[in-house]
Amino acid sequence: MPYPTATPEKIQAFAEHGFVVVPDAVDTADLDHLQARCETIIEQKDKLALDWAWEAGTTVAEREFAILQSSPTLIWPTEFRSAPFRRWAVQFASALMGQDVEFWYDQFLAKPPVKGAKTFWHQDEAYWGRNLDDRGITCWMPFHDVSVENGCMQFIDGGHKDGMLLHKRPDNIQSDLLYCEPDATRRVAAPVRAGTVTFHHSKTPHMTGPNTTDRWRKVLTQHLRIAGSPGEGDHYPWKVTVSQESLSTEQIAAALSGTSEPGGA
Ligand SMILES: O=C(O)CCC(=O)C(=O)O
Repeated sequence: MPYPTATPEKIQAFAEHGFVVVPDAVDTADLDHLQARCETIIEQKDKLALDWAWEAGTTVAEREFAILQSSPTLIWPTEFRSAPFRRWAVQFASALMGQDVEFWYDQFLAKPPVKGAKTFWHQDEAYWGRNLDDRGITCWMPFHDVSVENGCMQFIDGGHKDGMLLHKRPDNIQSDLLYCEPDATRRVAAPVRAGTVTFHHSKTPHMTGPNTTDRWRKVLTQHLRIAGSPGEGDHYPWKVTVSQESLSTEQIAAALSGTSEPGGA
């Protein structure tokens, strides 16, 4: 049955390991509209997405979208607010964190066939700053079966208890992408089928490998925070903000004219 309740075992596993896998969590039929919107993002990626692995030395026009990064809820703000997968993720994450959490923002993260780049080891708090210290949790929801070969989640077991790790910027990347170097002997890969999701704590180091297959790897991350938390801020020294001249409100509105819902972005 989809949309399960968090059992005491799951809550305990999250506290101990910093992540959990929830099999058959989501009714995949509930993802149809989201997936259609995400296809639009891929088709109009120059206007509606960033390249999270934008290679150094290339112009905005030359981006490969080696990790396509966008936000369906930013573009279509009213469409997914009460989607079953959203309401369930908030409830389940609240149980895991032992406190009420609220939806913060989502990201469509897609890796193109063969060229899809690795998402380096990182902790989400490295991007968010100390404002979110132990206050964040992410629900990672693939649109199809995922394996190590196409970029399933990999976690550092218990890594949320190790404090913040030093993060750096990769030399060959000019986006805001960061990496850290956790103890990879504690790596746990989570290949899962469509409908299954993972949750991880905002201090859990995690990564996904390159997409070596001949099909896009597509997922939605839902970032949630303890209700009432501030937004990102009190940043670590490695944090940078990089403009790719896309995803401005004006460009989104122009790109969507004729396709956005009334009152949408
Ligand atoms: O899917 C990916 O490539 C990375 C996702 C991620 O880092 C996250 O959901 O926090």
